[in-house]
Amino acid sequence: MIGVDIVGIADKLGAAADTATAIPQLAAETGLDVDTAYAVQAALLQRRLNAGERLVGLKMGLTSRAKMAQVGVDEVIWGRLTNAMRVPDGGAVDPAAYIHPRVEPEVAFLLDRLPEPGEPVGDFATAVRAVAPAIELIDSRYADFRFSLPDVIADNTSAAAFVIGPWSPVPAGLDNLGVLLEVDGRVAQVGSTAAILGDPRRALDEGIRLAGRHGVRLESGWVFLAGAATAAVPLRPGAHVRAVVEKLGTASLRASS
Ligand code: OOG
Ligand code: MG
Repeated sequence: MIGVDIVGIADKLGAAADTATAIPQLAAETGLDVDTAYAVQAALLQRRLNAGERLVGLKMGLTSRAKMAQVGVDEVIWGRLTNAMRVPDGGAVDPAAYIHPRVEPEVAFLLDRLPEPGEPVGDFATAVRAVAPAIELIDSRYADFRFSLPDVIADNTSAAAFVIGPWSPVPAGLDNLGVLLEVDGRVAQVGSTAAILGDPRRALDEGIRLAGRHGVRLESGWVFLAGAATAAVPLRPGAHVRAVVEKLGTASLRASS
């Protein structure tokens, strides 16, 4: 789109993340459309690469009705993950480093041999080496966690941090596993992997297709987050968070107080 200051917008979003300070929504004012928003997202990644971070994977967003309803946007989106966003399983994050952090239960894939761009994933167990329970910490850089579709895409789909639990070999079925999000030992959200596009394996097809439209090819060794199965919950100081996925186990995270 002519006349949109892609790098300028990326700098505003990057500074909002760096300083944990919310900014007003910007898509309506700057005339951002979806394609330009992905260009802003690429510029945000470049900012991180310039700071020495590495691209380690891709995340899907709004692959479940629960998430779409929570944020009022009903299109599947994708964003980029870097090594600096990864928190070890059981590790701690400082909630004060974020604006209004929320956590959500996810299923992660460790990518292996992917099809050529434009080709569907034939054999899932060839494309994916292992699967794991995961937690995503999302933090919209926009005030009140409110945004339009181009806003959230430009903001790297609210990506902030993620935890991957133990990897397991790909099980026979992934389409109807129970999912729990626990905070301080209490169940905060209940769901099923069926909420993720009917089957989280479909999220990989969507990721390959949607990222491919913007010239991004998924790579062997990347982490892939299929999207939350339930709505996200606010991360409070001192909270202990666990995501439990049936057959896959648990990922956990602590918030310092
Ligand atoms: C957008 C990111 C959505 C998911 O798993 O659906 C997402 C947001 O909710 O702020 O990561
Ligand atoms: Mg997510």
